[in-house]
Amino acid sequence: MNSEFTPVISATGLFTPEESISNAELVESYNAYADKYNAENPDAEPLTHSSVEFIEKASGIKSRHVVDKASVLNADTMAPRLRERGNEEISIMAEIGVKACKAALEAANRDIADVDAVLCAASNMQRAYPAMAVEIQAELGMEHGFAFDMNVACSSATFGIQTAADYIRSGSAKSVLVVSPEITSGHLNWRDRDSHFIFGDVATALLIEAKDIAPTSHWEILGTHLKTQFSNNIRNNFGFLNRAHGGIEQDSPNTDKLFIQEGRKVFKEVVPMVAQMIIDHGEKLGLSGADLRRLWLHQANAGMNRLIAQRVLGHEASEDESPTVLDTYANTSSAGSIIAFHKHSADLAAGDTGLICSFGAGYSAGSVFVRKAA
Ligand code: CO8
Repeated sequence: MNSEFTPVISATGLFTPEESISNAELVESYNAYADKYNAENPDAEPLTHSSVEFIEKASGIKSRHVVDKASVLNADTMAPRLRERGNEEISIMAEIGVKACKAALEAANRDIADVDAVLCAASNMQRAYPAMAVEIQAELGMEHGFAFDMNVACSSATFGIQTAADYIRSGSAKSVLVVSPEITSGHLNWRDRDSHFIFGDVATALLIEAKDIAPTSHWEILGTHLKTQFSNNIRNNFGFLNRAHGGIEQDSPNTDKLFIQEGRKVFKEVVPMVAQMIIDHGEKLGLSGADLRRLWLHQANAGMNRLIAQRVLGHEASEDESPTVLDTYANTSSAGSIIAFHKHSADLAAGDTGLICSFGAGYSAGSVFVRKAA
């Protein structure tokens, strides 16, 4: 294909919140809440303690970064408490998104004047409007082009990559930022023992460009594939019509206006669906597991990644073949596979082929095969 219309990843950027919560700190806080709840509700079904051993064994997660550690751990709040910012101030999600974008622009040595579009691809939006993407566009000093928000839960970033790649393929843009600010701590029910350990906060950015303007060191996008299949097993019923339905029960221990899931069912259904999607997409591109130097998989559960990588590669993957970041980041929704790619791609050689893959709520899944150019 003409290099004018060939999409590549020119650079990535990452913003990691400074504060981090270990499993021990998290479990201590949850258990204090459970003890308090049990003492105050002697007639209710007692809440059972959480455990560090379970969390690590079931998920592979050891710690997670968050934007407000103190309020998440405080047994009386157990949620981030962020000052509501005025309309003249940048919103927190745009702020962390801008940090990731600036890191990506700097890595590519790209002037913002040469960027045509900003896609904010994330699983939760700061507000209904104006779009975070437009706020990020303004904060970056971009006086031209366009920006919009898109939400496909955990697969938002890979759906964003395909959208940006299609703009390059069609010639409607030459340079597109795909930014994923994920403050998942805001929609995680820290009082739910089954899921209180799952998520963390972060922001990532990808600069997707036409090969003819890309820096020498870049990753060619060989092919993108997206898939959705309706499932009730991961839900978040928070939305603007909650008010019309009669209230938002943010503080109830099992509210469905926060993240809820049937984790076992998700595990069982998503592993074969995603492994097959990768194999089928690879076949269409003439690629098999043996051709893949590295997999940058969605970071939700270490066991899921072990099984998917094994089916795709045909053997148990080493940490080098399928690197983990969820041990210190937990599940950061759409950002997970991008963090893995950002942190674990510089050592690969020109000609090496790899796969970025996301999967999650919807269900939704996306695969992006890439090859290092230089
Ligand atoms: N401590 C101790 N024990 C526990 C705990 C705990 N915290 N939680 C559960 N247990 C117990 C259970 O009570 C159960 O006990 P028993 O056997 O006596 O009934 C036992 O442990 C086993 O429980 P589970 O069957 O639930 O445990 P699993 O082994 O299945 O592990 C996992 C649970 C880790 C959740 C696992 O099922 C998993 O990871 N599944 C995949 C989940 C996944 O990939 N989800 C993706 C969703 S993310 C997404 O799409 C993004 C959406 C947007 C996010 C933004 C908002 C936050």
